[in-house]
Amino acid sequence: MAGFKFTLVKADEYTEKYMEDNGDVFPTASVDFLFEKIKLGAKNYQSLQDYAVNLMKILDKNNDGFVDVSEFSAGLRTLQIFCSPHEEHLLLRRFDVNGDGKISIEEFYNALAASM
Ligand SMILES: [Ca+2]
Ligand SMILES: [Ca+2]
Repeated sequence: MAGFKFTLVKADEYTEKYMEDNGDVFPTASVDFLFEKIKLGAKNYQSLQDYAVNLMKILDKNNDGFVDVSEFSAGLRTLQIFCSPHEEHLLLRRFDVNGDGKISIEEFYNALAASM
């Protein structure tokens, strides 16, 4: 069982490395992949709303109700999601529906809910 788990982790790392190395070739695919990783975290919560609230708690360091670019970038690493600045930017834009460069809790929730 332990061996099986190890294999999966290795494969995942390989996929991430591949996506990273080929980010310019497959930007959309790699952002989809990162988005899926964020979505996976919702499994540990009772509802998507709970998850969105928790994401904000983790990411919104200065408690202004928005996650800006630097908070997002630092927060992804906290969530063990590693990506290039280019991918971070694409990922942020995916959540940032109104284009103000920051993510609100509604934007988090709506983006996650829309993809379910
Ligand atoms: Ca903030
Ligand atoms: Ca926004």
